[in-house]
Amino acid sequence: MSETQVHETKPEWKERAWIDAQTYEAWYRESVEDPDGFWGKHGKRIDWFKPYTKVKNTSFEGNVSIKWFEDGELNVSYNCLDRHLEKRGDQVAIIWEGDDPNEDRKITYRELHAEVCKLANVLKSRGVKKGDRVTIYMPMIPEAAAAMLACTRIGAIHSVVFGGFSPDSLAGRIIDCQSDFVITADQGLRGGRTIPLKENTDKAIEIAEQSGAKVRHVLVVRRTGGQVGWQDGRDLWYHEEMEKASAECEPEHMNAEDPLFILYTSGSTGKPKGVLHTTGGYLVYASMTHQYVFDYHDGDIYWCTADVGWVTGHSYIVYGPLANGAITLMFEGVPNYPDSSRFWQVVDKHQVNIFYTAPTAIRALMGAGDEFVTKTSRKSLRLLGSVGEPINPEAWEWYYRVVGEERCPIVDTWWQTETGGILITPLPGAIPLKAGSATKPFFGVKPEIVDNDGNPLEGPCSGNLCIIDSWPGQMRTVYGDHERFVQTYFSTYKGKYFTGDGCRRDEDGYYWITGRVDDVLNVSGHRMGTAEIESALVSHPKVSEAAVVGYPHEIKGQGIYCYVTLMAGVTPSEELKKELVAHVRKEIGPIAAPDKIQFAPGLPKTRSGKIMRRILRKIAEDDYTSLGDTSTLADPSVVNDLVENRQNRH
Ligand code: 6R9
Repeated sequence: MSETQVHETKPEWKERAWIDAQTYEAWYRESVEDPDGFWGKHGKRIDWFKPYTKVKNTSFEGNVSIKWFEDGELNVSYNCLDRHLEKRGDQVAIIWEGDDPNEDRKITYRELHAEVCKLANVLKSRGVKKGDRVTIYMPMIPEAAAAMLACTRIGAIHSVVFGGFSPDSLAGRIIDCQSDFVITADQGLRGGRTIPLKENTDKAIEIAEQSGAKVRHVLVVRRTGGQVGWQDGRDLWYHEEMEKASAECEPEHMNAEDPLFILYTSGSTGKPKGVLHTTGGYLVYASMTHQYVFDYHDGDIYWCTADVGWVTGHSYIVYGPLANGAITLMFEGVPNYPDSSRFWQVVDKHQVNIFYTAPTAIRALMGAGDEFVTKTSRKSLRLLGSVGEPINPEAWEWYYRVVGEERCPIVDTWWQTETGGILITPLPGAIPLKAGSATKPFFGVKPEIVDNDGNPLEGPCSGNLCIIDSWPGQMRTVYGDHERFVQTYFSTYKGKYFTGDGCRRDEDGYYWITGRVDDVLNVSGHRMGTAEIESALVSHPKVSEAAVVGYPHEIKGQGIYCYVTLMAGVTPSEELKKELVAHVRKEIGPIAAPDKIQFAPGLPKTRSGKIMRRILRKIAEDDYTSLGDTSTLADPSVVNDLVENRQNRH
């Protein structure tokens, strides 16, 4: 017996779905028993210039080596554009909805193809070659997708940096992958406010060049027409360059294992890691999951609300949908601008059938009140999706009842930047739903829950989530640091990919992700390392030490709680707290702004100097009853001080 209500698969979901329960069972079995046979067949869903003869060649042992379809050759932009031209050249590829509700655009496959070819020629004419790293720092406009695809056309490796990141964060990423070409816009526009992307880029380049980096060109899309600084010779206007470019560009023949993109993501220690994805396996996996998880059929209008700066935007706004010839909606704005009806107004305006968003948005909209939803029609909606963090059953039920009117299945999709695509998820015609559970593994995915010593657990259990065999969309390495890749993902539990997530499996074999078990925060679905925020804090001249933990936050899922020890002689004040918040925003970006700061004369440390975050987490949660064993602390009295300070604040 399970404690939650099961939402059985409705006949109408089953009827139109690609995959029913029997097919799921049969395909899943084949996929794990005979991965070569299974993926050998499904790899053909995309077009290959040179067919592969080998399928899977992977090992999680020793130096860890992951290769899929290794002798095949293909091009991603060819698969996302050229191969659709005959059948659907005049079909819309991207529906763009601006921040301003009166602004939108529709771009057909033929138009997008021409744009991408021209841009690819611009990049070539400015010296970008196969294997070069191109940084994309863009707002949510179609040119961002075109920029990604143009890189893939000529075999350049893109590194998309979220437009909300600060100049410092952008600089770090430019330096790490030695990128000498940046594509950006004059300004971004979100929720009625402008974001100074070009200005940030200028600052970032200045910082990067102090570390010896050299950026040759900055290609700038004119989005708002706002004033920008200009460096002749280096800076180029997108529209001017495009005018001169030819719309014919042969796609580069890429090996399946040639790098496709780098995407930086936070881990528990050190600087963000450059997650590297390669060409063939990634595209097979992104397109296949997009089709079956969202049950995408020809002509469906599909909207994923993520930003292209995150992996969800890569796999499920751009690559998965376009490889499938889908109509993908790209939204520049935010859920509550001009008001909290915006998502549903966009759904009605463009007759969206499939809608994919994050729990943090669902919770915020739930808090705004049902009338913002119920005053819209939403009749076009057929399927709802969730991604980015655990969705609490209350928000799930609200999404199901109020938004979807019990007509739409919800796919709660668990995956990571590292996994390239969805790993654990319901398939809408095959798997009965439980509110809050990501349910079952996708084809080819072998989850295992292990205890803290790495022993596999059987049946209903709770522990650490590992994946014990490779799937085609898996990251191949950390860019420039394979050792760190092996260390981060395959050393905690030898020979297994460790996800960093805690997980429970119930009596029906359903998986329930319980959140990160490492020092990674998930704030509004954005991943951040506590170490990154701590290092931003200690870079302030008045701070001597800092420890950052997450605490439960109603809307954001997790909030950022900072314990800060000040330099001797510095007086704590509310003003200083504000200054520190502003400092972290500047160093990392607004998404990392601390929610709470507590000044702490001392931090709880073990005798070896390790901060005991377990204790700090409890105090941040206002839970003082189970602080556990504090006897191993160098100075146990620190804990009493912290608790007293915390309580005095209320
Ligand atoms: C795709 C993406 C990955 C982390 C992951 C986990 C959390 C994502 C989830 C989920 C519970 C879901 N996460 N989806 N937790 N249920 N459906 O978000 O990638 O930014 O790398 O974050 O997000 O903790 O480990 P990324």
